[in-house]
Amino acid sequence: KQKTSVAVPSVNCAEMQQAIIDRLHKGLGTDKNKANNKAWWNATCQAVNELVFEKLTQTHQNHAEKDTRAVNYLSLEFLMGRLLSNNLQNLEVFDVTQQALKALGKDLYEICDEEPDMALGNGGLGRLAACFIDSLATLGYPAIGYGIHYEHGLFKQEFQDGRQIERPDTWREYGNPWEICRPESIQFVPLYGYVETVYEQGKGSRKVWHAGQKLKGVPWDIPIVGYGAKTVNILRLWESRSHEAFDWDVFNAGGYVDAQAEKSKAETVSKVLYPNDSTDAGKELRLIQQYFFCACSVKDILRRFKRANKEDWSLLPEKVAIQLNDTHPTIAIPELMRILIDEEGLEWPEAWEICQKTFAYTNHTLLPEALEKWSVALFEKVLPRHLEIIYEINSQFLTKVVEKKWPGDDAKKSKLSVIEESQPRMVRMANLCVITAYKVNGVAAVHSELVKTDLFPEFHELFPTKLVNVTNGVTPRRWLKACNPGLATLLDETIGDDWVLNLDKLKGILPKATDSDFQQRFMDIKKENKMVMAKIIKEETDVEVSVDAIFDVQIKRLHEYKRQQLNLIHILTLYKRLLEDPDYDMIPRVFLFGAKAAPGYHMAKEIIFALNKIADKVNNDVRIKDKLKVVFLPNYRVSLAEKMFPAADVSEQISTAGLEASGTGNMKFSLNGALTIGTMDGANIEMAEEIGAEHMFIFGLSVEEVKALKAEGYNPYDYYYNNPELKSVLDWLDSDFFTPSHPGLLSDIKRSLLDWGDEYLCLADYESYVNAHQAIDTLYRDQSAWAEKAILNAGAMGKFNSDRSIEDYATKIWNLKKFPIT
Ligand code: 26Y
Repeated sequence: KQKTSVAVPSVNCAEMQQAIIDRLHKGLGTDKNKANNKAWWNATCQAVNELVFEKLTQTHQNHAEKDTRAVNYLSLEFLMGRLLSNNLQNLEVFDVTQQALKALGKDLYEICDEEPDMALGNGGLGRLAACFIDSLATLGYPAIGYGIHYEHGLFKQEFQDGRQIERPDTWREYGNPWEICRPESIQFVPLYGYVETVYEQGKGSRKVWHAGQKLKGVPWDIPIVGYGAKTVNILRLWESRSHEAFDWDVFNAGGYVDAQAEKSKAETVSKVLYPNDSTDAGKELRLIQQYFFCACSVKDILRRFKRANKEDWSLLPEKVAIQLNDTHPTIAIPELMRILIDEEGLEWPEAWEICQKTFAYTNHTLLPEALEKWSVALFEKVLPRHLEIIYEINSQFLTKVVEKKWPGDDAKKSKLSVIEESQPRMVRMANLCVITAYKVNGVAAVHSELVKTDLFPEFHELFPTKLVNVTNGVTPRRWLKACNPGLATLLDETIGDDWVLNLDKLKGILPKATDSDFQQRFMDIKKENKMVMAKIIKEETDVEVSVDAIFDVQIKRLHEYKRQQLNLIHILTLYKRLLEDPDYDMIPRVFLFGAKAAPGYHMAKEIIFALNKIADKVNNDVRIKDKLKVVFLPNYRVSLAEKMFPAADVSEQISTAGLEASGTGNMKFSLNGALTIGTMDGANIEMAEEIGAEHMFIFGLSVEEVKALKAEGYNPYDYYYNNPELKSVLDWLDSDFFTPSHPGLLSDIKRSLLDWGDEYLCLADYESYVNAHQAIDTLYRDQSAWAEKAILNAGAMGKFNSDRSIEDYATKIWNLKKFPIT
């Protein structure tokens, strides 16, 4: 076995035992006889912190001393999941800790399971931010993640009679051992009020914003341990509190109760993560959340800059890069303008130049309903000064840039304007981003092309070098080494253990794809992982599944464009075939789902309900002899995902072509040896380039074909009447078969696919999807051929590593240098 490890464990087993026992005693006031697993978990985290904090301070001192250029990653979401096992891995003390706990009569995996997920994000975009900060620290880049310290992360999902019920997530109810409060770095954030123009003799005028309210932002730092633990960066999350000085005025006026109400109003700002991940609701509280954390973060960045560079503002773009994770933190742009002009006294042109050199923006979606817009009236009320600044940016852009390029073209101006002249008038955040940012990136090659050609074609003409691509990636530490120890060990033994830091090394297993011993070991590991999953399925849903069945998995947010409903009608197709012919020859299949629906998204909730009702029927139908099982696992989250990816045989990546910006689950599946059934969409396309499309199950219309079909006029009824099998499964949804004595409960799904136009072209892709599934069945019958493809898939995933994504950002966008910690 080659050992190419990056650092020796900084503690031995005896020391780790002692540290944990110490923390039980001195940190938690208990002992090993009284402690429950939660206390053991807490003590272990504290023991780990003793290793982390030292390196955190060291990193911080190094960065501060050298005043290094750093990237500031602004995101409303960081979907971190659990940190204990990840930190143990990255510190390379996992094995030592496992031994230490074993000697104390405890199982590390059980202890890790005590940790509540840190679910401060909805899905792809939030998880990407988490992978990126892992990679930034691992690669030794100076970086800070900035976000919100939500009291409640993404809701917990329960099912009642098959319907989704949302419950609050209470991840921090009993404290969080990973975070450090930094009261010395609090910030104050103004809101509401009015703007006064003050005229000063000989100096012209300046603007003064008299805020009507002030919030206090309290930072909580989470150390981000890079693999090998040389660099420890931080994730800084802001919690909102009331500003005492403000409360005291009310209090002194005799309003004790009012003061308390004011306090709880201030605290609502960081109370809860908005659970929408595609439909912008335009809510006032959400705008305040965005401004609150951007204002805190920008002030924090400027405080650090000023300490090192006095007031030489022209140096700001050299020292600071600010990456906007989608448009959600766009308000940071007018905020930086406001501070530079109103507070630091810079002239407009200089401030604007600094802003344009500082911000870059990542676009994660083409869906029109996800593009953020705020009503001008709301802006005027909450952020009056920012609205003025936005107007000025817009007016200069329209007159100096657009007018020059397209003289007299009002249609162009109204399309590119930050202000949409609708009723009511709206502020378009994406336009503000594209106008300001020095780089705008999409998240997969096809997506970035569509950003240029379909979303922002005029901006692309105006700024031909601004729009670029950075294909997403995932961290191999969490999504292979930690979640699939069996496969990780096989890799260590086969190609050495440095694949963790250099995922291209995975290529080394490609020659083994046809080696029957290697195939056997690869498939044995898969089976082990399926057994773990089967146990979870039994515990969670009381459904028994066989590990000899194909585990066919779709896990992602529930959205019509992701087409869980297409998967559903395929399941009905198989079910119907089995009922019509009990001897219908198919390899047993277990269809696994995990997905949360936005609480206000009716159709998404209907699809969950339908899948649960179908599951009830299918799983209890003795006629089909266990050839089909359907399981919808409740409360899909990072920690559950870590068990599902390694156990999957088939990965469902079936979005309508052109609509999934990238996808990142697709990469995690393939990395763990699942085969993909997917459309030519998002990163699936680049995966097909790396793996070879012949080793995947590609089906359906391409982006171009989707466009052409829509242009000629798509009619789902054409497919319905031309395919009797499709017609019969859709008609089935109108019956009471799945909802006994309640016919029609599932009819909305049929209606959406027929009467409401099937916006996502499920029926157009149905036949090709069913055929691709047939090919899966055929291949699985030849276990050696299947294993070969699974190995070829995993071996080809080198590119889809978030370290590579970060290197791309560092060179193409941030101009960022690594900084070795001494
Ligand atoms: C405006 C608000 C409602 C909103 C909130 C969250 C809008 C969008 C989102 C989240 C979007 C998101 O998660 N997008 C996903 O980003 C991933 C990382 O780039 C992509 O892989 C994935 O295709 C894309 O859907």
